[in-house]
Amino acid sequence: MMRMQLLVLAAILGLSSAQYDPHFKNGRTSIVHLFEWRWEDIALECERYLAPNGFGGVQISPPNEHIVLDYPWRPWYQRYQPIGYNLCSRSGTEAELINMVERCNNVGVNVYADVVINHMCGAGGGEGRHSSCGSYFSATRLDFPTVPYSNLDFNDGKCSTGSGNIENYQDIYQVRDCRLVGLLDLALEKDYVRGKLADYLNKLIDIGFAGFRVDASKHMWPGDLDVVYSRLNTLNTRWFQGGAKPLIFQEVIDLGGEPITASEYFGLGRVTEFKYGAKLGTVIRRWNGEKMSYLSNWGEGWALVPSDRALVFVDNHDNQRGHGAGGASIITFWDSRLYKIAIGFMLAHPYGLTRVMSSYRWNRNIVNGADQNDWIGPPSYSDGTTKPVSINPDTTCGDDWVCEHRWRQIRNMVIFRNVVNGQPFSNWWDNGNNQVAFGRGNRGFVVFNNDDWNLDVTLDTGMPGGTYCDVISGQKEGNSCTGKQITVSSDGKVHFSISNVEEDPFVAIHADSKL
Ligand code: AAO
Repeated sequence: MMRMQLLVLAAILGLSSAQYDPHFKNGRTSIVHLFEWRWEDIALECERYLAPNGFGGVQISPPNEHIVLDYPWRPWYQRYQPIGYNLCSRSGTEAELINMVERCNNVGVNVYADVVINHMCGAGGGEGRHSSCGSYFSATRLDFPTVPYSNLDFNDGKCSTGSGNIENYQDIYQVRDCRLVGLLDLALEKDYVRGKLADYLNKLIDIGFAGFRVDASKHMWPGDLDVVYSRLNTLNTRWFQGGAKPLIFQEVIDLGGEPITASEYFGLGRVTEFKYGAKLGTVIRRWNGEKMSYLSNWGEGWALVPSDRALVFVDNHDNQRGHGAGGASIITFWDSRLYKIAIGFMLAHPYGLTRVMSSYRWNRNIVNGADQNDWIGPPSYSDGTTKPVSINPDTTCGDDWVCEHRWRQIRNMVIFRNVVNGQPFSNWWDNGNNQVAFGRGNRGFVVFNNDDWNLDVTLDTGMPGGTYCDVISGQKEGNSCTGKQITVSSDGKVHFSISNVEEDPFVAIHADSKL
């Protein structure tokens, strides 16, 4: 009886499922990863762009102090080598971080931190060096006085490989107890280490963060993570409801073929679904005989994790440059036409919690399929400090910031997803090849032509009759369309024609794009 009452109470307070809940404001539905942006630029972006365009939240690069690498020169990945949990990083100072979180929260845009808690810097990180905050450390002696961690706080004794590194992903003990690419592996079984990690995350929660991407979760035992998460505070009530728990999405790469599966982490929070971008990329590229018509049962039907456990994306900061996993099928901004189709499909489809990538351009140098310049950091001055994100008169970004989230087609599909939020997947149509269409109840409809011939068909959209603006070729402005105009007849039918040579071979309409 007592247990029953507790369950009812938990349900009323919404406690039971809160680790999965992004706590979005105002019916918003998507996260954007502003990879390597400065805190000051993110604050500005929340106010001038993300809030007005309905973005629910932003994922930031790791906010903690990190190693500073001279060779290669200031690679982006130096931020995945923590030295401690002070909050000064390549993106800015602690004061700038706090200011950013406050300003984003004030306009209803949530902030999620990328937290690196599996390890510290690489074993080769040397002796007598200083972090991005100027803290002294010794990788050689496993001494990180700013936390402090000593040689007692690492897993080395538990790892049985000769190199001390993970050598075989088929061995779950190696994956959890050995060093991931030589990174000093923290002993999360120790109460002391768990306490330090919980303190770090709680510091971020109290500042006003809404949740975490937990880096390298596959390399930590679920039981250890459970203890750390159970010690977390509820979100700051200045911006969030009392009792709200942080969103947790765990980086677990599960493409199949390894003994560690994403499902081991479902009880703790969401997981990053890497099959999503790998498979969708294969379909949109039309590799291996895949066709968009096969997407009629996209989601769990494709052996993806349950929708309410998934954080989904077309590409991420690793696999857009050949790190991590996903392989050659991953579509990125470098293939902009296919990328817009893939992101358009992702944002129209109800499956998963969606994350849009926002990148910077770098000088690629691909030799035998591998990019020799996969390490290059964000647009920077010669001293290694990151350049501000400049905004062009046409609202795109300059200085090699790609700002995919500002591409009209992508931004408008982020809005589409908000407008159709909660509506069922409906009115699917396909031509047996790569022309497909579907609706979201009576609130939105989208049509793709990824074949090598024109699309010319009359479809049932389920939408109320009227004239709508296509939000891909343009959008509604005042009482007219800047792009294509779509007429829905009183019975919900539309005649669509989309040429296969159009730059954007798809059309989307929604309730708010009606004239
Ligand atoms: C850098 C240097 C290293 C140096 C190290 C220490 O590059 O040479 O040894 O410093 O000094 C990032 C960079 C790393 C960088 C690191 C630290 O990517 O290059 O190392 O910062 O600065 C695994 C992990 C996954 C991880 C991914 C990169 O499971 O957690 O590797 N991602 C996160 C971050 C990432 C970051 C770290 C973790 C570390 O997003 O940015 O690293 O904080 C298999 C496994 C995967 C495994 C991949 C890659 O994947 O399943 O779990 O990911 O291998 O090792 C098929 C399979 C697929 C397989 C794939 C590749 O697709 O289906 O399962 O092949 O084999």
